[in-house]
Amino acid sequence: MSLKAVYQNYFRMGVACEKISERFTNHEIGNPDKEALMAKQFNSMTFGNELKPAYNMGFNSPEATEESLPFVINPQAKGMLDWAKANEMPVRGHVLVWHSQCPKEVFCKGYQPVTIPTDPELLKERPMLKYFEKLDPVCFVDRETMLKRLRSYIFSVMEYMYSNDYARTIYAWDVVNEAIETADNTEYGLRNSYWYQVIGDDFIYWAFRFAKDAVVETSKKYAAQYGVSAEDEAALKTIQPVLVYNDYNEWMPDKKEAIIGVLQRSTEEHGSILGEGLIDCIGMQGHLSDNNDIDEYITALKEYAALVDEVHITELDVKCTCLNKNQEYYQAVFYKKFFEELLKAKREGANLTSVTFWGLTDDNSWIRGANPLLFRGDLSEKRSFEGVVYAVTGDDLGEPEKIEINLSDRLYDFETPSGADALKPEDIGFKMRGFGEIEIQGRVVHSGKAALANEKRFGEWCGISFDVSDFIGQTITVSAWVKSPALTVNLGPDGIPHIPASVDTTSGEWVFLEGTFKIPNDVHSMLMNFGTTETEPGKSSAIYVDDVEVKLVGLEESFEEKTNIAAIRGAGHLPFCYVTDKESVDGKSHSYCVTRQEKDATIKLNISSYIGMTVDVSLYIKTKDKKVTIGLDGAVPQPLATADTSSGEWTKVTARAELAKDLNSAEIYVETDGNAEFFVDDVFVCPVR
Ligand SMILES: [Ca+2]
Ligand SMILES: [Ca+2]
Repeated sequence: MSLKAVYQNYFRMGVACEKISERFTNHEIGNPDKEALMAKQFNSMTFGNELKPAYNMGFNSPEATEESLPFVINPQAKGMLDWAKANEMPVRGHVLVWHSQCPKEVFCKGYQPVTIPTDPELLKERPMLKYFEKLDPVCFVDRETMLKRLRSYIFSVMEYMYSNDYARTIYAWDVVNEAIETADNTEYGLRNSYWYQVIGDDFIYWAFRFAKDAVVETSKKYAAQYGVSAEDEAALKTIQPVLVYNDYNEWMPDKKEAIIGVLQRSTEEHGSILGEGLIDCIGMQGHLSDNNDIDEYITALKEYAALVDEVHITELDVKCTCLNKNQEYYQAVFYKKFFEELLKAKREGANLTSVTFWGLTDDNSWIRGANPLLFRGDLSEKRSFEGVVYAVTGDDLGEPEKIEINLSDRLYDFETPSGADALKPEDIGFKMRGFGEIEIQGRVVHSGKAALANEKRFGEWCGISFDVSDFIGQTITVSAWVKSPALTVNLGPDGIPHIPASVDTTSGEWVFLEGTFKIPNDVHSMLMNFGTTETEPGKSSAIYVDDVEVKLVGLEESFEEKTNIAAIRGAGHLPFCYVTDKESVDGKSHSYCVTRQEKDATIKLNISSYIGMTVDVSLYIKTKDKKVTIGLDGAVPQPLATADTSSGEWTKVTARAELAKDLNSAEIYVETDGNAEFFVDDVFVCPVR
């Protein structure tokens, strides 16, 4: 099965790759097996690094002058272009203008950078900071000189490509990459990059102006070499790359608005990028997670498609958020759904012409641990590959594997049981978040002989993670003893908006940290993270953790999330059930509404995670009927409690249920004595201890 064959009627399927070098032997070009896989599966390639400014801006070449910055192709890029040409593999050129991986020198008078020095004490602690030193604006060239350098670089790129017979190989150029960053608080939402600081807020316009001029001029100049008439606009198009603005988080409403604003913006000096026809395509990078909102992504894609001739997805990868054995399954489900939606958008008129995966194999991805791609390191196909193919063929990915969950309380004291091998963090579900080191050690302990240490962290967000996936959909209390020279140690669930639990650690002693968290029910897995708030920027203190406890509080269902525990129950005319914002008991916004024609048409609430336990159940109901009964559903339903609802106000019903160990599922049903509409909210289930 080949992706490019399956998708041949829709869009190009592309892959990012790099050339093998002495340092990086795991790359693609130069490895015959990987080259063969690429040639079989894809009909577009992007060079992961080799065409970036860092490797090709010839500021130190003999041809460079104060006003002229030549393109000096690096041998790796040249090798890849030759491979692409020989294998008839179309290339997306990446990238002409980017704030990152761009030599600092090119912004400086005489190409001589002057940086603002880092505090020498801090540098001793973290020598890497030397590489992040900012330029001192005293060394910047003026706007006019920088514009001349930019123009000469872009013209030099095109001159090289056309004169060396690559014009039919490169079909697109990312002209400007990642120029929008609303968090930088500049006017128009532009990233506060050196490009912005030196040229000003219209550097994107000028990059596109120069790129368009360079493509038009150079394609005419070399038209004959490609057997094309310089007078024939349509024929010229076949040797002209499409010009692209490329960015990430491009589907998020704030960023989308800023991108569109910049493309539409004209000044006294010139028209807009869109108005002057300087841009052909918007590149949506597509660095996603398998729980992202696909609808929001497609909405953005359609909006971009309405502005320009084409849309590309340029850097697609999908991080796994699931930690258990269903990891590949849920990723495949996302990929399938995502491509189904892309195909639907295409049928509805959005001119998506190219989709590129940001890497070939998981082991060489820029986000290695998240396994975001379609192939494993041994080049075998993952379920995600099936997902992408099945989006076209309509095949089914089947069901996830059943996962046993354990809701019992747990204590991690980090002690190695006597006679056992030394305990490692990963043995008990603990791991590093971000960069740093974690180990179980005996130097700094709260109890017993061992505790967890997290040292050499790389930032406040780096820290300790541990798995609480058993508690998806549940509310839990998590506590720990912590010690750190930081201002505070913080604790909270991963990736969801929340206020973390926090404790002041400035005493330097062991202190107790505790928080209660609702783990959402629409995730595949969940980590809890420890991090810090530091006394000054750039510091990353060690964290010591001992006696971590996780206790189940119960299941809270307030119908505020995307999925919930309610399902339809009954025979005959089924009820019409939906989450509504008409009513809510808890001052939030939603409850669950049931409208029906018959008394028997009603709902049940899934509490199967409590099988084998005795639980107290409570819920609120609002109805014009007189009485409500809740009970345990089954072949023979067991009523548990009845309450009077005649007030027409929210009424609380409570009951105790024993859920036998051998049940396959456990559901609480809700009935009333009539067939009036009713609302349910704030269901709470907790085990009887
Ligand atoms: Ca201990
Ligand atoms: Ca609610």
